[in-house]
Amino acid sequence: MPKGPAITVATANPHKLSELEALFGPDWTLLPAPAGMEFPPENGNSYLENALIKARAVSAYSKGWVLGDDSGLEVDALGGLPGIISARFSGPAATSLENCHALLKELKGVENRTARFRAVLVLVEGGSGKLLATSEGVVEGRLTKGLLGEGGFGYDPLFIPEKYQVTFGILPESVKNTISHRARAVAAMLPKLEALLGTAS
Ligand code: ITT
Repeated sequence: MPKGPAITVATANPHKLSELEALFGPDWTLLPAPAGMEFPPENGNSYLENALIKARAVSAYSKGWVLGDDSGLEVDALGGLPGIISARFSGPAATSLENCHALLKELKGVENRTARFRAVLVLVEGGSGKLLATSEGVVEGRLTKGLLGEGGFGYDPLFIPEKYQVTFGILPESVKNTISHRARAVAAMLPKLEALLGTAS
């Protein structure tokens, strides 16, 4: 018997959806956003604002709960960029590969390669869009000087998490899902969902 209402995930990124399904596990029912749905522009000033824009857009079509994820890579040598523009770093319709190459170009000759991934999750009520809970997770690491590995998505082939020697592009998904920014944000969100169920009954 699944816990709580179904949770629609307000993302157009299938990699995020499959990571979130693995992280929430079999106790929860996660649903994709309506097929073919057009998301509004992510023109907020923070991960939180952008996660809310996505979640509220989907809440108009959903019952139950809706989860928004906004995330990004923060590079110290670039003052925290690309941050909230990570998906669009090399242009509005950029592919992951184009973004990785643009970042490597930007960091050519730069010795300080420290960076972190950050994920912010929001949970809103389907229909009303009322904000119910938020959480955040971070993983520290460093950037390589070339793409390494084919796994994951986005900047994974460039990012070596701290305490490891290879990128998220090489590490098995099961390892990424133990230590990633998204794994930490979900771990912080789950007790809030349990608490909401407690107050709802
Ligand atoms: P949605 O907005 O539809 O959810 P998106 O991929 O555009 O999908 P974001 O706007 O949150 O998502 O942008 C996050 C970008 O940050 C993403 O496209 C990647 O480039 C990067 N990113 C976030 N999490 C990542 C991860 O776990 N591994 C690699 N790159 C990641």
